[in-house]
Amino acid sequence: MGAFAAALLALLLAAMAAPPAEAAVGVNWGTLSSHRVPPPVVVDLLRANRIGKVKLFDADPAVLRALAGSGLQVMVGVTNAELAAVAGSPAAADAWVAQNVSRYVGRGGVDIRYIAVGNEPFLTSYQGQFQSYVIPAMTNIQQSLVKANLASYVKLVVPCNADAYQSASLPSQGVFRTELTQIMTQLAAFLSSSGAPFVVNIYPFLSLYQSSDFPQDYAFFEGSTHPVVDGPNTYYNAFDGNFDTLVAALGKIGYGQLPIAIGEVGWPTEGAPSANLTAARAFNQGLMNRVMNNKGTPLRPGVPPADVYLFSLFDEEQKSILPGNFERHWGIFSFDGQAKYPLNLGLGNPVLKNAREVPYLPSRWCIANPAQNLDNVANHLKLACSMADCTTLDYGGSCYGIGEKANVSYAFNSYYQQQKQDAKSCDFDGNGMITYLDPSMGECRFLVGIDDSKSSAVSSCGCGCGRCGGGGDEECKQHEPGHKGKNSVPPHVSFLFSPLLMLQNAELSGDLYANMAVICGVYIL
Ligand SMILES: *[C@@H]1O[C@H](CO)[C@@H](O)[C@H](O)[C@H]1NC(C)=O
Ligand SMILES: *[C@@H]1O[C@H](CO)[C@@H](O)[C@H](O)[C@H]1NC(C)=O
Ligand SMILES: CC(=O)N[C@H]1CO[C@H](CO)[C@@H](O)[C@@H]1O
Repeated sequence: MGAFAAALLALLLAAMAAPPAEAAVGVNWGTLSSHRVPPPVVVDLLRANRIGKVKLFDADPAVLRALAGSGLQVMVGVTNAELAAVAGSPAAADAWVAQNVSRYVGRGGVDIRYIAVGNEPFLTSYQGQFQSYVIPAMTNIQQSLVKANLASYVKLVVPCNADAYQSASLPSQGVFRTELTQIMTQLAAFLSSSGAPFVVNIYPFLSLYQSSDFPQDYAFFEGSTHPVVDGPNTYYNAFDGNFDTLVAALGKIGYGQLPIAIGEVGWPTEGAPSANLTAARAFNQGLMNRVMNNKGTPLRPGVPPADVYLFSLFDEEQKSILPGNFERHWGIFSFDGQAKYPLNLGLGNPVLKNAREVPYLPSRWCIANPAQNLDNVANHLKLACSMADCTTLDYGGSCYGIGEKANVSYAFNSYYQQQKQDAKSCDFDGNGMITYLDPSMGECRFLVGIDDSKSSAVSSCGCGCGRCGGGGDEECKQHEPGHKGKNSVPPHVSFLFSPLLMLQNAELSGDLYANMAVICGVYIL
């Protein structure tokens, strides 16, 4: 064998012995929304963006049916509320696995790879109420998987909040909360023996939000004027610091080599001073670049996280705002699957692709009746905002500062759309009025809801949205002109198009009428 061939062989062997570690990017798909994009449309969106992994918080049959045959790898979840039952009874665990896993897997079925046993069950604010169920629930479900012949394929994990260990000031001092030491040791042993990663949720945004002296640039990935020096290691971003705090904590219970996956990580786009599009884009793109370069962290050089699931796929306007208004605005896509900002996930598309064929309700809105004064709307406003989402009206929201009357219109419309445009829901004792003219202004988008009675339908391009024409044109032009007329907009409606926009769109396909029709879902004559 020549020296060259020998060197080549040595290289090959080395490559085989140590396959280069690579992180895979996935997303969290939550469904706490009254405007749910139909699951088949979501699956198309995931595939168009080449996202190969998805993490669910439950095992919703409609979602799982849509994922069948998609090739996506799926994590389903035992909810915290289900933990006690599953922990207390092997039969309950068998039933859970039969109903939520076994019946979906197999040829042409759903590629379920993980079951999350609880969601952040050790969260400090739960005051230990789920803690004792976790290991027994895992044990029972593992037995059920063995019986179902799925144990070698489907692995159990427990997504943990970083508050399980977060108290340390230096990463090397990382240690699990004292009351969790025993459970974490059992959990790590379990994961280690089954070859599953420790799953942790990391949120530099929350560190910044909760602490006024948290150095802002340390939350991002562009280097920091306040690096954390920890012995021989220097940390320039909170993500790495947090990750290595976990590595250190695992090391102290004897599992310093356990693979780690990131169950949730992301940045919201509104609802707090540091939540905005620029910051969200900077964080998520920085994270993707960080992960894609496979450099790892000081304690795990060259070993990136096993998987990274972005939080979140969509904005979810039914989430609790107890933590803050930002809670409803974590999506890389708006509620209806439109990209909020350019993001390269490193999966082949330079930017995110929008959802297509979203079945919007007709292009109409509910606003405050201009003929009425606003003397008697306070209670209506309160009711509307208690049911639907008005967080965008607050300071730090995209509709902040639109004025009193517009505030009322916004609230009325949110409620009206949530009620699926039921005419009665726009009454408000005569203070409401239905309009066919998009009341959106600037960044403030008056939404049009989604018709989730259909599984998919024609699209008006989401353009109630004031979004098309401002960067969404690329997607708009992909919609077929043949769809016009499906949205029941009366023929007398006209719309002010910017001449420039018309010109741009006419150029795109040469069919001015069709493009005007799809630009904003309102049809001329
Ligand atoms: C967006 O958030 C970042 C991060 O906190 C902040 O530095 C920036 O000023 C914010 N931008 C705007 C326009 O509010
Ligand atoms: C609009 O509503 C928001 C949120 O309730 C409030 O902060 C703001 O002051 C309102 N604006 C006017 C002009 O009433
Ligand atoms: C978490 C989850 O979705 N669990 C489901 C398992 O299956 C049963 C029966 O279909 C549902 O009732 C549970 O909600």
